Amino acid sequence: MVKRALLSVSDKTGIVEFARGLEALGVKIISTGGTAKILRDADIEVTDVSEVTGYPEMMGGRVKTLHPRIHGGLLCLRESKEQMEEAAKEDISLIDLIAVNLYPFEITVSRENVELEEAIENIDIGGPTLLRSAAKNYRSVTVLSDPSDYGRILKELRSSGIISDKTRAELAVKAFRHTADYDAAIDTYLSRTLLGEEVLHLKFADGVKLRYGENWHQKAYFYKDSAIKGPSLAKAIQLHGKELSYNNYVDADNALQTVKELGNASPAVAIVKHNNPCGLATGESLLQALHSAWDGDPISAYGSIICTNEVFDLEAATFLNGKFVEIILAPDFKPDALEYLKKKSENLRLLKLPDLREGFGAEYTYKYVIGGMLKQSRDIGIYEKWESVTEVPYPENKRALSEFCLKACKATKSNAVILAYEYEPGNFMVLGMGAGQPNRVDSIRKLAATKAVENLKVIYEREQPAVPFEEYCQKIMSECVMASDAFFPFDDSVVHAAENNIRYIVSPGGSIRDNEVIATANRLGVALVFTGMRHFLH
Ligand code: 93A
Repeated sequence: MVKRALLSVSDKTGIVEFARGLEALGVKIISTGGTAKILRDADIEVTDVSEVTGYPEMMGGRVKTLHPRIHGGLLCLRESKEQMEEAAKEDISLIDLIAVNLYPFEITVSRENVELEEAIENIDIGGPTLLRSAAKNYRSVTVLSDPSDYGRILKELRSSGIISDKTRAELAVKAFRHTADYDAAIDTYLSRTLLGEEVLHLKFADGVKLRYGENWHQKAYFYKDSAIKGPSLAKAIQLHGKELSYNNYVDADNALQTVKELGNASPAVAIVKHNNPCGLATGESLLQALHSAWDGDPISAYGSIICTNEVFDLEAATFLNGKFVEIILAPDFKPDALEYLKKKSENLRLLKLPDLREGFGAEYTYKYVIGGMLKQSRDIGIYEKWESVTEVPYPENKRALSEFCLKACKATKSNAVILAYEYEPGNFMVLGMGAGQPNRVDSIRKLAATKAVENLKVIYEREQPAVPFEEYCQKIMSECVMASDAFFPFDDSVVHAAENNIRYIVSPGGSIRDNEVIATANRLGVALVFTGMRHFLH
């Protein structure tokens, strides 16, 4: 039974409606100054906390609810005869429900040039104490720390006359989490301001246990970052298939980040394996983008993760007939496509991410190393300058392809080298990628160029153009752009590129041997552009 409630809120959203609902259920309301005032203005009967405690709110409002008549009323164990007698003897009336939200500390300190004094005044002491007292005694007391819970509580009270054990437990955990986050924000600010020290508190919750980690013998969990704005795996809705594995999360995140690089202007598809996009393309239609991304590495695409910025349609679904993929991540699925894909495999995970086309909200990325956490701002942008450095000027009509190529390069593990091709005007595909090599030359010679030739062979055999393969291959390679995620330390990369008939190269530049690299490009008739922006990814 809820007989008596204490309402003390800084964010007054919904409080009048909530109080009115409680009043209609016969609940007596006690409240602090500002909250009491708006309730009275709405003709709701309220008892002031100061009347309950017998003390005025004092110390400029710093001491309002910190009193045994309040905390005794919350903490008293109802099942303890002694404590109930003690309460009666001290004239302490029980409080069965509280709605409290705290002084807006985080908002205050997020403002530029906030004074320390103002920040300190926004450290709520009484509010967290109320939340913690009520949450500790959750078996008897309902604790609301978030206005979005008012509605469900009124509904529960109206329908059953009580708040269930499950709801009270849930709300108590929520309240403790809230005060923990609140204290973390205070620690972060005061450590920086008073001591000049950086501390890091990360808020991750709603953890789910995964079947295993990267390998079967490893334990694993996924914790959500629910505060993140924009698209994220935390918000993905699973429509079908087996639960996601640890590796699925890693790869789906890479696929999502890669597709986001390409924007929403045209349908784009990323195909990811082992945390690298092995296929990436744009197209006139989703089918065309998917087909071209698949052509970027049909062997690696087996067991891959596909992400697109387009609603997944039946045409694209049908293309996947006979092809094994682990996950499809899309803003949505057309009903016939969904039906088709569900029949395709019981295990295929279909993830809908409605805000996939929205901007990313994540500002920082984190990486745990044994003994510490690395934090860095996200790698945003593709180049700082566009400086053609060779005698053969870098043609402007290769700019869009080069940008696509750089975006693919950004999403690929270092040392990354990408060969990209404009397969029809305005539509691009990765033709060969070299990823994760400890030296750049191998990424070009042994991987990107070799894979491009292999992929072209498959396309050639399918399309059977009326020219010999060698000629077909040389022509396409001569139209490709090659992007490198970091500068060339020696000129050998340019030599190997030219050996493969590559004529256009994008690199950040900045090596002490840039002059040698440029001279070699000039000698070999290669056009080279320096971007000034490195994109290592590890
Ligand atoms: O200044 S406090 O730390 N001291 C208190 O005793 C106290 N009791 C409640 N802040 C206190 N509160 C907070 O006052 C609540 O957490 C809430 O944020 C705010 C509501 O004040 P009012 O009803 O006057 O607007």
